[in-house]
Amino acid sequence: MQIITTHIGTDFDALASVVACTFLYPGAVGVLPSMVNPEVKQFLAIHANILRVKPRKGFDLDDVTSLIVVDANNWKRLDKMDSLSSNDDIEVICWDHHMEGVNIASHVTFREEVGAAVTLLLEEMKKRDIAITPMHATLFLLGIYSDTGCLRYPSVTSRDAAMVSYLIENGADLNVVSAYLDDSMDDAHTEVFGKILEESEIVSIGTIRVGICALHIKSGLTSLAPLIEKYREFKGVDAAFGVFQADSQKCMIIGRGKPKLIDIGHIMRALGGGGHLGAGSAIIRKASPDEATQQLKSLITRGCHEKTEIKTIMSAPAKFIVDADVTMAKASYQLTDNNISGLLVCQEATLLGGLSIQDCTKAKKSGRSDVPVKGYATRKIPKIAPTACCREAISLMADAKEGILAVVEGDELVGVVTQTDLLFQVYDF
Ligand SMILES: [Mn+2]
Repeated sequence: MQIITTHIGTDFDALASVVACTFLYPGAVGVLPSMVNPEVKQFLAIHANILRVKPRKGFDLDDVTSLIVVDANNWKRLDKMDSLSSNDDIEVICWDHHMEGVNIASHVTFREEVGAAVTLLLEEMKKRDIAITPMHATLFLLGIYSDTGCLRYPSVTSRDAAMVSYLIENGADLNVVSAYLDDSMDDAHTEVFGKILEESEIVSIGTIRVGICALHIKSGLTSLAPLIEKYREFKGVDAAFGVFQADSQKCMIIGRGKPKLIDIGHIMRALGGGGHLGAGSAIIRKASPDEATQQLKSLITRGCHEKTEIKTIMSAPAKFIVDADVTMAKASYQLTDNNISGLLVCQEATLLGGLSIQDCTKAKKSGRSDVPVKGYATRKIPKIAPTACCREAISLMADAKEGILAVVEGDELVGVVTQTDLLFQVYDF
């Protein structure tokens, strides 16, 4: 017998992926973990019978010869499948979008970095021309939307968006989708959100701002991740972490952040959990919220990966330097020839200041194009150290009318940073 399963704490992407697999592998049975997310539970309350899925509880694994794992890559994330992991005769097939933390050795693997796992399965269904009912299209759309924040998360690829379009074409019901993705808060969550706002602290690690809160919560309260995401947006911090303790001796840690600044998944894996660049969670056993918070903080400090130092991206100063005795007219040619907006004025090796294209225009208008540039050089050229990071450079650049920063080590000019240098850091060209 062939079965399909997914991770515990089953979300819509996981459920949608299991159901999509029942189309791709006729005869295979979906086996759902006992612990599914509350929204998924609500969905299953009226849809379970028309989906080819069974609960893990009471399901006998004895006849299983082939296992398809979707939206998961680690045995620990599955619901009691250990007996299969140690059996070499069982064929294992994986469909997943988690690139890190793999410990399931599969015979056939479809693992690609897309926003939702179900996107991979939908592409295959589309290729094979498998018909989709509007009800199934609705579930698949819930899968993509819930894993991508309705196509807002940076993990989204154009492939996810193409499948959204395909599902809408196939009759996905957007009203039903909205009803299940409704993120309004009930009283219990409103109370926790209030506490998060009140009790959180914002720490600066380098130039990165991180919000952290440690809270005791009522046991049984789930769906805390959206609160952390809301808190992050609300406070405008780069990353947010919640450390929640219910009754027992364990802490649930949830993190959300901007993927270019902090690798949340990396931090959570170090804590024994999992996740992506921008989102993840972990459970720390035998720790008080304070201990867990300390552990988390030291990992965040190491995990902030804005390591790009100015010296690795700066330009050599040559074409941006003008000698103090050169005339304004000549400096103006140098600017237009190189298509740049500013120059560093130097007297031999000493940096005197900066000269902008506006200075040249001013000189020309007042008939002073033949005066030396030192008469126009502004002393306040912004300077930055070679070991500084790009974010510091970006904030300095906002006030640099020359459009360049002088990179100095002590008194020595070692390079310049242009707006283009910084653009390349902000975008992944
Ligand atoms: Mn997923």
